Amino acid sequence: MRCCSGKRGRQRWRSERPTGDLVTADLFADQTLLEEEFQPGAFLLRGFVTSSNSQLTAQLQVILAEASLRHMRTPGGFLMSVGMSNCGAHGWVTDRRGYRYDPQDPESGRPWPPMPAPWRDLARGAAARCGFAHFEPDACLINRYAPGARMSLHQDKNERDFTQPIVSVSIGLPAVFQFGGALRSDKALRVPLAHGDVVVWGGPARLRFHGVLPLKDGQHPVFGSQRINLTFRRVL
Ligand code: MD3
Ligand code: FE
Repeated sequence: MRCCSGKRGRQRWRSERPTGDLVTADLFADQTLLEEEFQPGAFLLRGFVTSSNSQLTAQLQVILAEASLRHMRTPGGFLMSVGMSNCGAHGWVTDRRGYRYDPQDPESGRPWPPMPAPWRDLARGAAARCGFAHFEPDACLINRYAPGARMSLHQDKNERDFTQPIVSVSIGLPAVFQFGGALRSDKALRVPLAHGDVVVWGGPARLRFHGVLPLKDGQHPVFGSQRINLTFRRVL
């Protein structure tokens, strides 16, 4: 993807789909891909997901049957409102001992389910599109928001190499994402994220505070009353 040179990231452009091997199925056939670098290093790819809803549902079902969604406890002792699971070599976990990545699901003692190849390819393709070549995610956090669930402002810094981007994929109900600054107290920009949107966060955006406002009630025609976010990271 071309970088919008300066000008506070307002330029937008439509583009062809990046490769011919992606299949437009029952999901986004009517949606034009719209790309925007809305802040330095933060790229929004609207409608970038091209797997069908049935493929996504089946892949999620396989993973969540093996490693079910759970509400983890923060080091401060609060239960998170977001239900979480993981796939890939490393899974993000939190409990009274702190935030960290674990190669095993603490609930089962088994490794996390493998990351589906189409998910890895999607994340890699989105990163490449935004100038991050050779992104090889080794972790995918699955966040499930029911109405009212939220994620307060935080930084993602349990990863080793901050030159690697993070790729996030939104599924189901829309949400309002908060994109803050280098300090928690910095004013946050509100970015609405809808089903099929992919965001790539790298470079100067990588360590910015971010969060998700409480999910508004609603019904997505396929995913029902929930939002699922897939967050792809390179941990080691
Ligand atoms: C911006 N999840 O799990 S992913 C998280 O929608 C998390 O579930 C959110 O933040 C969600 O840690 C948003 C988007 C995201 C991830 C990492 C970032 C945005 C980011 C790192 C820097 C800046
Ligand atoms: Fe985060």
